[in-house]
Amino acid sequence: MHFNSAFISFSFVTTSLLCLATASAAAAKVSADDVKRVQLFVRETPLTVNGKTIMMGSVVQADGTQGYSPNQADGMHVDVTNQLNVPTSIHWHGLSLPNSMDGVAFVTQEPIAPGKTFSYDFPLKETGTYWMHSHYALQEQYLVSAPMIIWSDAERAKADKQFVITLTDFSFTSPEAILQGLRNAPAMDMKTGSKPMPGMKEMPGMQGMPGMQAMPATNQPQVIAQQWDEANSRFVRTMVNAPIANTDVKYDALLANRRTVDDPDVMKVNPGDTVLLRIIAASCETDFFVDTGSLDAELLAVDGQPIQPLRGNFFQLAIAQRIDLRVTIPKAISNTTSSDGAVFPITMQGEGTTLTCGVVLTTGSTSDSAAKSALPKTAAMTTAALDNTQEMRLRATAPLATKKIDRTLPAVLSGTMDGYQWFINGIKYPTRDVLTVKFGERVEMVLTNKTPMGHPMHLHDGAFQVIEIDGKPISGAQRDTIEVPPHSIIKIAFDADNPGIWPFHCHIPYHADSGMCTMLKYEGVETPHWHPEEVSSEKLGL
Ligand SMILES: [Cu+2]
Repeated sequence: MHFNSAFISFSFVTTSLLCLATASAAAAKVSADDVKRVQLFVRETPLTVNGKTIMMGSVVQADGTQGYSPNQADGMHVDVTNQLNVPTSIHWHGLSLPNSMDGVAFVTQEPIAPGKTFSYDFPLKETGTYWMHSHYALQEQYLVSAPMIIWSDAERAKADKQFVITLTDFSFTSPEAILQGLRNAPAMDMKTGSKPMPGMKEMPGMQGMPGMQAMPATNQPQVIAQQWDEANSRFVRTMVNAPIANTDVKYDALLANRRTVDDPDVMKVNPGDTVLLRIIAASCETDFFVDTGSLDAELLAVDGQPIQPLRGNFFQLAIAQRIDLRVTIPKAISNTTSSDGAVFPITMQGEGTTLTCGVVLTTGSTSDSAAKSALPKTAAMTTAALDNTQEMRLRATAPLATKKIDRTLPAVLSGTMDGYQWFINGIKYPTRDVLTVKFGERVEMVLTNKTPMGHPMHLHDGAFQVIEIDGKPISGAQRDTIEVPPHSIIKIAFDADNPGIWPFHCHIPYHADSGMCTMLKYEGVETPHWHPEEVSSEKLGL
């Protein structure tokens, strides 16, 4: 057994000695024979998109199952073997765990070399919809990511049937070439990725684009957006005259469970079933609008954390976030497409594009081809940017206890298309000039987006609570990734109760690897694995 070499070698200094002792005790416990160990392999797997088959990354068990979904009570005991010919590391997105188990290359561990195995052992505090992904270079875009549902009796009882839907974005262009292209296009139009946009280079912080904002609404294109239908208390799809969302990578396809819109997953259900859809945005540069069509859905959880349920058929899902949607299949079905059954397409449209992907729920003996043809292959129009419509209405079922704020940390998000550089508080990672907290503090972070692009900001080590959106205080969702829409200001809060060096970054890898990343470092904590300079693009060959 080689499970805890990293555990032991990780050393806190001064204030964290107690924590180290606890970690060692926990490590000793997991050596018991009754521990269920699982082997996970990071390897290339064939993927067929638009008729072409290429090799992409994956995280699979020995039998080819994507990812791993443990019982909470069993804890996490996995040996990750790297079968790629490049280094990797695997991060357990959204989980609160010992810092040495966080899976971040050059921060909490050394990369896993080709052919080597790294063992991750930690108790599971959470249940629900999580995921795992590489935290090395741009490997998420190679699809080195997979679902991780953490089961308990309560999670199993949420519906008659449950399905996981993992969303990714796909390009035949390599991630390295995409990033090079972004860096070499100094005045790139953020909408098309190609047209020059005069004045962009003269706008450090990208606070500009005044032309877009000054344009009268009537001259703006009609785009899809989400709306709260006050009369019926539900989220719905709407059309508005608004700017098309800014995205800077144009993809060849969007995938749901690694399948294109032409060949979607077909999921069998029965009339009257409750069905829980656990939807994971494992995409790199694509936020989603999720359309449940004729099925009314209850939004039960975001990022694995329960919220006070909200209804609707149109939801927002930013990069790296998850939503749990529960739908009920009607008992008497009227929309039959054949004499035997009914089809219910669940459609995901990418933000700022007409590309879609999805799955189809079917009853009876509907043929797979009939079911597949029910999914719209493309959207009629593109979309606005994700906004705060949904986030503003989310309420945690278990908010943070009331406590005074001990420390306020600013996180100003800015960037420039000149060389494609992105910043937090004007600083570009790699740096050792990071955010610091003290153990025991209640911390508030103020996320200010100075750019015309949304940034899905992820803080490692479990959930934080959203406490204010654009000046309006709320007892918002507990979550691990918050979309900060263009020019928005969002406050989050958490208790600093788990010493370590925890990444805080935009979950768009092209932004994080171009500087929009920092660390939340507990005072007095060091790890021998934190080598910020090793993350530079040159060293990683990007
Ligand atoms: Cu970003």
